[in-house]
Amino acid sequence: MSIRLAVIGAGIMGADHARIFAEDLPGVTLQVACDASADRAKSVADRYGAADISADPEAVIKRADVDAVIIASPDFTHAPLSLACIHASKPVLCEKPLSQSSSECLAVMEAEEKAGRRFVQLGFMRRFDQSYIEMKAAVDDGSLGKPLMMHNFHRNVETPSVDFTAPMAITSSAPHEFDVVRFVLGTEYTSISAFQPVRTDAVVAPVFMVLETIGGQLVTIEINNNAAYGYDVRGEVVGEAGSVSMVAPVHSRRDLGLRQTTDYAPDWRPRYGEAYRHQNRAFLNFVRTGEFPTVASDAWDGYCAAMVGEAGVRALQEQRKAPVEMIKRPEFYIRTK
Ligand code: ISE
Repeated sequence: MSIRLAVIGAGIMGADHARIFAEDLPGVTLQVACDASADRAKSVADRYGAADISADPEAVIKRADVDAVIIASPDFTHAPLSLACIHASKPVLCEKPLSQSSSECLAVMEAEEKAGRRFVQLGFMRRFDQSYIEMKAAVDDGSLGKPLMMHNFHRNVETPSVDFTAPMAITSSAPHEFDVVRFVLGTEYTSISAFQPVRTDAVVAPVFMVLETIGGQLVTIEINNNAAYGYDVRGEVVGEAGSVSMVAPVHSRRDLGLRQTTDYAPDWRPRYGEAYRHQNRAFLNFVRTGEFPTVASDAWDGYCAAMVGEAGVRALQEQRKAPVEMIKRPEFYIRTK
């Protein structure tokens, strides 16, 4: 039986999820495209074959002809709509972040615990990216020796809107790194510091963070939302015996006029195309079997990212190292596989 999906939010990511399900993954019917803008919803519905459009996400989630939900609406809607999915007993692939507020994440966790199962798969797609998978394997098999540091660069061409602020670099962009570093190193953070250089213009300057982990490792994260030249993500794990660096996929190189050049994509979709496909395939399997995907992020991971983000904003605003004080991982969220 085909899985009947609703996509809530028909912006960049909603449209991309609809495309991936329609073009790359068999066994799915796009049932509804939902967006506050009827034009945007209609454009996604027309392009990817959704039977219906709507502007009412809560009603869409309750529909009997919808088996599972993709949430790609604005960040502040993620937690309330995830809660609505849990109450309707519908598995949901929710774009990151689950929330920028740790207490909202806790409310989602409580609802899942009460329901007795997980419904929310979080869209931290980098866990499905081959570079991070290989870094994690090198950490897990012990070949690097003790991992000492992980360096991360995350650069966008420009901010998505002019009112994007430095705290948003921490609560909206950096959660990718907060999450994937926990995944690769298999640890939690104890503190975060955050710094900013001064730009000559009015756009938001890079935010540079240094985090410490329980095992005494150092993690550096540069978020540069106005890097201008291209979408560029880099990473390196440095261990006592060696290091593993990410090599971003490049499909061709030009040698011309005494120069060697390769291209950057303008945004993250080409860089993480494979990861999104793997993530969305894992979600379909979750919907079919009820088995939560082994590597995917869940509501607990969303809570952890939000807690680090809150501490990061405090560290930046108060210009001092902030402790990351998380609750103990509830039994319910301890994974056996
Ligand atoms: C953007 O907000 C995202 O969500 C993407 O996943 C990320 O890769 C990109 O750099 C962010 O700006």
